[in-house]
Amino acid sequence: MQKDKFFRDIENVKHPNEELVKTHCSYCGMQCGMNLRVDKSTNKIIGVEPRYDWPVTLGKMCPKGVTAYQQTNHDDRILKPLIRDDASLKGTKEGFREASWDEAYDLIAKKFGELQENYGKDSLSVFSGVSMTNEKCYLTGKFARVALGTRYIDYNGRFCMSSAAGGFLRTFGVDRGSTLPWTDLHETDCLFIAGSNTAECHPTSMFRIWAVQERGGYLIIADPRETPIARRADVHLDLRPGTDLALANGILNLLIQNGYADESFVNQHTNGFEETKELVKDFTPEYTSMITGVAVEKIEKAAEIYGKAPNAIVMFARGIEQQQKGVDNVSAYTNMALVTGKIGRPKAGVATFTGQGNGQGGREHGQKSDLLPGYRKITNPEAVKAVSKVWGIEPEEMPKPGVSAYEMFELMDNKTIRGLYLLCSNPAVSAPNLNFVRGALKKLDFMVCGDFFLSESAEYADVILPSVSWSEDEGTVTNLEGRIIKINKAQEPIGESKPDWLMQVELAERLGKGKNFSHLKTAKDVADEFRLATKGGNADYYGATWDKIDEQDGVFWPCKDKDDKGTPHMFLDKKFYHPDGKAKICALPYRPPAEEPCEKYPLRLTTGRVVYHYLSGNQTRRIQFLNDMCPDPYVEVHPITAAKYDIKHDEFILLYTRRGKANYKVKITEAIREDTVFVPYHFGHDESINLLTIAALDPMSKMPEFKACAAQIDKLKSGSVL
Ligand SMILES: Nc1nc2c(c(=O)[nH]1)N[C@H]1C(S)=C(S)[C@@H](COP(=O)(O)OP(=O)(O)OC[C@H]3O[C@@H](n4cnc5c(=O)[nH]c(N)nc54)[C@H](O)[C@@H]3O)O[C@H]1N2
Ligand SMILES: Nc1nc2c(c(=O)[nH]1)N[C@H]1C(S)=C(S)[C@@H](COP(=O)(O)OP(=O)(O)OC[C@H]3O[C@@H](n4cnc5c(=O)[nH]c(N)nc54)[C@H](O)[C@@H]3O)O[C@H]1N2
Ligand code: SF4
Ligand SMILES: [Mo]
Repeated sequence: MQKDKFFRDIENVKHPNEELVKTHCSYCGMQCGMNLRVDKSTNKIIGVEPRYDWPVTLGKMCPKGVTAYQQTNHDDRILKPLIRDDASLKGTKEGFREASWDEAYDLIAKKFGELQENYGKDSLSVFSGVSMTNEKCYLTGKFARVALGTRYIDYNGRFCMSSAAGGFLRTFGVDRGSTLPWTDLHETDCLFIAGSNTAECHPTSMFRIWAVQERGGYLIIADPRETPIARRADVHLDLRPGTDLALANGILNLLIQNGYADESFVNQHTNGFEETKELVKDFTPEYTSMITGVAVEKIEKAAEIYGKAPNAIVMFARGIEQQQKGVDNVSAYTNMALVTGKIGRPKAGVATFTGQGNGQGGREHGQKSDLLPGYRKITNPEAVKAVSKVWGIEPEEMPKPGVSAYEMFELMDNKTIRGLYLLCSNPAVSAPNLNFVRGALKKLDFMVCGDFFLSESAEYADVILPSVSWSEDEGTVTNLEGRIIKINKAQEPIGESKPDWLMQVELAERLGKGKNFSHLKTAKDVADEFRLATKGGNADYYGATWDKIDEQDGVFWPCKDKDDKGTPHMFLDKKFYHPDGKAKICALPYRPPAEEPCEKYPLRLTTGRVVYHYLSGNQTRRIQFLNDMCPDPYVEVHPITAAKYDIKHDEFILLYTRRGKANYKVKITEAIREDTVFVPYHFGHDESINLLTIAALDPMSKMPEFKACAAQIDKLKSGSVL
């Protein structure tokens, strides 16, 4: 693809007082290439410029990326450990005092020790996130199992990538979010994208997506809303939220009926075809249309375009995954690629838009309740043996599997879990059914929170540990392609903040586990141990050294040893990771969302993102430009629905579900279905839409159904805002 001239000129501008540090954005899975500009006289970060030579994003960045550097020296940074002595102030910002690291560590070691003595090892828990490097994610898993010795660790990827992971594991036997590199996208003939607001959430993919249409290829979008990408689609499948399984089955049926199945591929490389063919027969275009609300002609056109395309890529994101049948949705859309044989070669395949910066790597190396590094099951004795050896423990000492993220809050509520070490996540905004979750956090006997900005969740903590931002440490992350890349340090940590891995090493020493941690003196030491711990797993990073990452513009896993260059394309040999080498085509009966609209709650509520904010908003709400662009949440309502409720644009209304209520400003737009309303979830306290969402969990992935529940609107009498 043509390099962008504008960015080439920028690259040539040299400022004599500046050093440029090559790195990647702190936010989403695109991991756009950037240079941080460092003032040599102060050694402080003063700005950013895009890296046009980064092959994935070629100099493109979004509004969050160009302002990300403003986090580093932000006035709100926490500079010293904070302790709260008065537990009655929990749930507020009040009552914290500054403390030394020694005092904070001593208090944590004492309180954690007491809880474990009184209530057992498993009375403690760790809840983490994947805005951290692979090395930090890895060490967090080891810290939970070795330093705390608890089974209860899980992470925010349960709310993000776990359904994609479950679907891929079932279908392919391996979970790498993309079967091919992003540099293939613009060369395919058809992109079928379901439940992704790509232009706002992975904006720097868009130049490749538009290029498909510019080359005469096709774009099919399945989304209840007319998002920016849906507006220019060749077919917009504007389905009711929560009905993807019917849509995918309906399209698969047409692909089979109209002769687009690749019989030789199906016979040689898959299982499950006949059963699936039988099941989807019922999903005639008319029946599919009845369930999904999508016009018959659109369903037919989508199947024809995908079927005829020589190469096609099926892509999806949280729109289909954050459902109580998210895993089934992933497998059902993946069926399209397997039945037509459009996989296992360049320019054809399946990809999910991985969400967080390290959403891929962070789910592979032991932060999930049942996984050990290298994507190995904690229930597999061989894996336990291998990892125990690296960790310096006996296999019998390895804790058993724990429970998923939301289920940990249930255990906090019933006092099975009494202590929490939360880091890199803000569940008091981002978890579903928040009245319950916030209540559970309040019940904890002792809570520690690692963050660099005081989050809504930190308000429940007894001790806050100041971590560094991404620009003050080094390590690797794995982007949405499965490409391991390097984050570089541009500035020394400000104040007394420390990288999370260092806090864990120092805390482990206080907890009497120095022998398993004290040898880790630098991020590189953690990296070397981490690579070794993944050796032999499906997600084998052993050969992905920092030098190789630099030389090759990243390394795609698996990468087994020194001479292995990595694996940009998966399944080129048509070998899938199940023991018989075949992929699984899945027969999946339709089931409706956990909560269907009814007389009292006649609307469907769906939730998601806007381009200006990131996740719980704890980072982006502090960046002035982003906050100016989107200062408040709102509810999108169709004009016909607005007329029915007699509500006007910009008017405050009450939105409520069986679980909670909140006031939102109305944004009237024809871009949403009449039966659906949408609210972005980046806002805290009374503005959190998660006060209303439902914690119906997918049985396999334990993903909550953020994307569909039943809701109602009340017009407010003047002056009656909550
Ligand atoms: N600006 C921005 N970018 C981000 C993030 C951010 O917070 N802000 N977060 C990052 C992370 S962690 C993630 S996980 C990704 C998320 O990226 P996306 O999944 O693209 O974002 P969402 O807005 O959650 O949802 C995507 C779309 O799903 C649609 N949708 C809702 N219900 C359904 C349904 O039932 N079926 C279908 N087919 N579609 C449905 C919504 O209308 C929405 O347009 O973005 C990443 N990038
Ligand atoms: N209603 C609704 N809810 C959702 C979703 C939705 O679509 N709808 N999407 C879900 C999804 S996909 C996701 S990914 C989750 C995300 O939800 P969260 O896990 O809450 O994500 P963040 O807001 O990124 O929280 C990260 C926190 O850690 C801090 N942080 C960042 N980097 C570091 C670090 O290196 N170390 C430490 N110690 N702290 C750090 C940040 O300041 C921030 O406070 O939300 C989920 N919740
Ligand atoms: S697209 Fe994602 S990685 Fe790129 S600049 Fe924006 S937030 Fe950062
Ligand atoms: Mo996410």
